[in-house]
Amino acid sequence: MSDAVSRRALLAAGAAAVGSSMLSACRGVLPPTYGSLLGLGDTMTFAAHRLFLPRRALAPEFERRQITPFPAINTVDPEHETYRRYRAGGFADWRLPVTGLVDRPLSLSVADLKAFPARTQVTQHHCERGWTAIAEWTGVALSRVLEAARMRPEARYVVMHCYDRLWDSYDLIDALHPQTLLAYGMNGSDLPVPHGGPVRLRVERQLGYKNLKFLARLTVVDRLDTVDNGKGSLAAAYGYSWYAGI
Ligand SMILES: Nc1nc2c(c(=O)[nH]1)N[C@H]1C(S)=C(S)[C@@H](COP(=O)(O)O)O[C@H]1N2
Ligand SMILES: [Mo]
Repeated sequence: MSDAVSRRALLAAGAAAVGSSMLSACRGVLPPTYGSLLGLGDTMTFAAHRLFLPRRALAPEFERRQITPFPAINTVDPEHETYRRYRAGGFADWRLPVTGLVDRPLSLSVADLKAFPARTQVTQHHCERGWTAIAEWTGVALSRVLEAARMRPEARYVVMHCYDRLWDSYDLIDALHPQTLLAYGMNGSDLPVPHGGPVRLRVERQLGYKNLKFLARLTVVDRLDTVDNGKGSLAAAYGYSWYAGI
């Protein structure tokens, strides 16, 4: 029995050592929630994904015939005055400012985004509330836009704000991932307003709530603790993980 106890103690010590060495190996890539116990799950998932998953591993893609009904949830039509005005004009005046740690700040219309090489992908959305749905998304890879803006070497995160006041942020592994899109098309049509038109984010390796709709502006930063609530997103202030990797 004492053998079993000491074996258990040894296993526990081993697990703790693996845990702490994993965490120390991850210093510098910790998510902004790392400082609290509540952020522990977030930290472990983030660390494990960043350490063990290939950076450019693709989320599964599907056939067009597998497209399913896609419920538009939460905000379906932001009340923001500027957004309303853009919407009334068919989004001809909508612009997406790209600023912060870039040498060439941009202000992009939908037509400007469509002038970049396009990518189309059929992917499965995973809402944190349990439902999933498959849709076809067309847009420009965020990496192309960041390249056009000449992102500076000190850049570490991209912060995005929406017209319904939701905001979030992404590290460069997700921002530069080939399936991370500024999407202006869905299932072969312009992106419908309830789904975030004119332009939403697709970040295929994270849960639903990280896929921001109604994009208003993008800012490149080197740290998140000085941005707004310091937690990297509005959702994080309500207890959601900043990193929602799947
Ligand atoms: N701006 C904004 N983006 C958002 C949301 C929102 O309420 N506002 N909801 C999120 C959640 S929780 C999900 S599951 C998806 C839903 O996308 P859909 O409305 O196109 O189905 O959008 C995400 N992006
Ligand atoms: Mo969601």
